[in-house]
Amino acid sequence: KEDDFHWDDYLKETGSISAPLECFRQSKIPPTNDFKVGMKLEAHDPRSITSVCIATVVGITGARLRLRLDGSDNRNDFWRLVDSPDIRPVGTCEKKGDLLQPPLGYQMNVSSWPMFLLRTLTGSEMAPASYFKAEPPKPALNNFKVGMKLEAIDRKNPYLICPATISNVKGDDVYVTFDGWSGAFDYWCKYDCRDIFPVGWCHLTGDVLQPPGNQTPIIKNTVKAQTCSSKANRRSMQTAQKTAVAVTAQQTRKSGRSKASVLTS
Ligand code: MLY
Repeated sequence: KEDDFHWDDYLKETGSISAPLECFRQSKIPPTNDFKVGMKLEAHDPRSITSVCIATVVGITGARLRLRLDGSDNRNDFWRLVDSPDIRPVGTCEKKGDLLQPPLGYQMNVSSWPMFLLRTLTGSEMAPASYFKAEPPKPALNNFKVGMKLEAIDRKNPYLICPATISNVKGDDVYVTFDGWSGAFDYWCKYDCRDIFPVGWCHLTGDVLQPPGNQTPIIKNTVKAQTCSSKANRRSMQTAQKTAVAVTAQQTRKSGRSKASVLTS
């Protein structure tokens, strides 16, 4: 398709550089997503972070899971990376001597919770411990610079990952703005936030990268500096991509199926 979005062209067109991999708290090669729809796990309730609940995988998208808390409604789905510390295998809570909690907005009477829990877990498929990946280490410093491009989760539409720009840097915080959109979706976050990814991330995970919006014109960056770091960055991205392609091919051969990249429900 003619209007397909390609980072290479877009970086040239905008005269910009992508933020180097080292800036992000993400693994250099995205973690493999082995989860299947229907599997259960333990997750922190996003609306009540001290609670650990049972969640069901209701969709797979790139290196992320679409999750729904058992006993909650279908309007509060949330997305987590397979290497998020917010998720873990069923049984982790019990091992620690903690109790699984009903989600905020549990639809039935609380007194029914123990029985509900028993029923929801009985005969269900639990995600194996090996599917949960370790969270990558936090980069020591905030290395983001204004103007660098990246891929970022639209927090108002968290299933979307979009082309974005670092538009401000203050201490450990960065301001993420969405290319082609007029500001309503922009946000401040920590440099080690898990919602931001290097250029090429979606391509590697098989996720869908949204094209830039068309509310604002493409901004041409006229600053000539940093062309060599741009080259170095492109090279490291290509290396990572080659490695990931090799890894994926290997896994496909082993398991006889291609990597999960389908968006369900
Ligand atoms: N249709 C919605 C979605 C906007 C998404 C913007 N993101 C990609 C930055 C709206 O226009 O509000």
